[in-house]
Amino acid sequence: MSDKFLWGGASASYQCEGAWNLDDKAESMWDHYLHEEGLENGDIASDHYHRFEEDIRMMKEGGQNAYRFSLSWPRIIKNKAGEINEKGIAFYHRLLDACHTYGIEPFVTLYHWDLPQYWEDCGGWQNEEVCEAFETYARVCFDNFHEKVNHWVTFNEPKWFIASGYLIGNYPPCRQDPQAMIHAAYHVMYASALGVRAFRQGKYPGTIGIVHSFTPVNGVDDTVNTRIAMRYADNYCNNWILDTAAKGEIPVDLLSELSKTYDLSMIKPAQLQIIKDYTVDFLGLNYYSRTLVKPYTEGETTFIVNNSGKQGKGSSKVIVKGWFEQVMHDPASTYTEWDTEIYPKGLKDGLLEVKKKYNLPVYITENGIGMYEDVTVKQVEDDYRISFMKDHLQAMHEAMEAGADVRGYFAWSSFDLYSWKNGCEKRYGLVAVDFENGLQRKPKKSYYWFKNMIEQQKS
Ligand code: BGP
Repeated sequence: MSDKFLWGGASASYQCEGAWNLDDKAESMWDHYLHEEGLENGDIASDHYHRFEEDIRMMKEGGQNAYRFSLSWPRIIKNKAGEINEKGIAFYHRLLDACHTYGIEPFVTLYHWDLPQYWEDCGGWQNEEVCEAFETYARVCFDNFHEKVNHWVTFNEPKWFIASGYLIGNYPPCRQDPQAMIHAAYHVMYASALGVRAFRQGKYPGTIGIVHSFTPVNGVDDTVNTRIAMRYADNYCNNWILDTAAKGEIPVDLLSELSKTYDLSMIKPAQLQIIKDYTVDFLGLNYYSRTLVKPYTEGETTFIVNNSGKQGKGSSKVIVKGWFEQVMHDPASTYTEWDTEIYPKGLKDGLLEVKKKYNLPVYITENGIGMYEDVTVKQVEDDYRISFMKDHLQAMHEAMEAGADVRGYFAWSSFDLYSWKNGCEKRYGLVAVDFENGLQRKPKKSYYWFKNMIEQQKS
């Protein structure tokens, strides 16, 4: 394993920073939505805003050499006019300086879902103006932080936040409107290309990529109908992000299928040229599970996800009418309380598929397991997390031996944080955060296991 291989954990601004209205930060769409609905929110979260130094020191002490985190757009840009918040810039300088002090390589995402509410009020990702605003914001970040950052990411998981926001309706802006989803999805991919263009035009050092919620598609059998369903599912789950960002091409069969039902007039030739010209240097893959599909049989398009944390109770269901149905339960597999299948083999298969299709360097930018945990004990004995990571790292190593160009692995998450609609109960961290008792940090058993594992890779 090369010395340059990045080993670390990941977080996201809204999920960990807290300080939601401090130091002139503007409101994000998540602040707005969760406050309006009176739901558990990230107002304080892990209070990383005040405790980042301790968190980064613990990464160093845990043998890690990298940290993936995101910048908060509403902390950096105050309003639609693009006024820069110098206090926000200063905060990220402090955070980046702490990374460098402790020898931790920062891996920086520009957008991890916290759109400024002032842009959501103007139509959010439905509005082409937001793409240009993203480009401006990206340039502000490159200009201010280029001396301290070598790895940039435009967007975290377009598929997940767009499908959740515009189809499933469980994330802001809580729509269930396929036409709006298509519109927003296209704009995000265009905005990503604009971010890459700003990066190339400014000749900033380092590399830039995109992070995808990667879910390799498997079929229940090898019949023609299942293979057709798999292609539909792959277009829905993966190809519209990966093909577009890596090859500069939106899948043609996806576009022709969508054009039968939906208005695609927002797609403009000049924008397609920008998408074609400004592809990414690397792919970040967040791997949690695969997608198992069968041919569509009946029923309306349905998306139900389990945010309940009670296995089977959320009765997760995904049907895309005329395209495919997702098989939610494979008796041969085990599942978490949130109905996520544990399937390490998908990581190996997926890495090899990505190698074949895109031939770009890859980072595993998230991988982990969400569990209920009692963090009042002396040490959380999270053997299930250790075994989850072990199996996935084994899959990663096997893929690398077979030729996959993997350059880093980030556990989700560095420390416990706010898990969107699942609240703080669903914990992923290598370090426990006691949200009820002064936000005290305590390494879990997995933190020490991860440290030893990294050590062994070096020898
Ligand atoms: C990814 C996101 C993260 C994180 C993780 C776990 O989709 O990039 O932000 O939350 O998944 O998901 P959840 O917190 O919903 O369990």
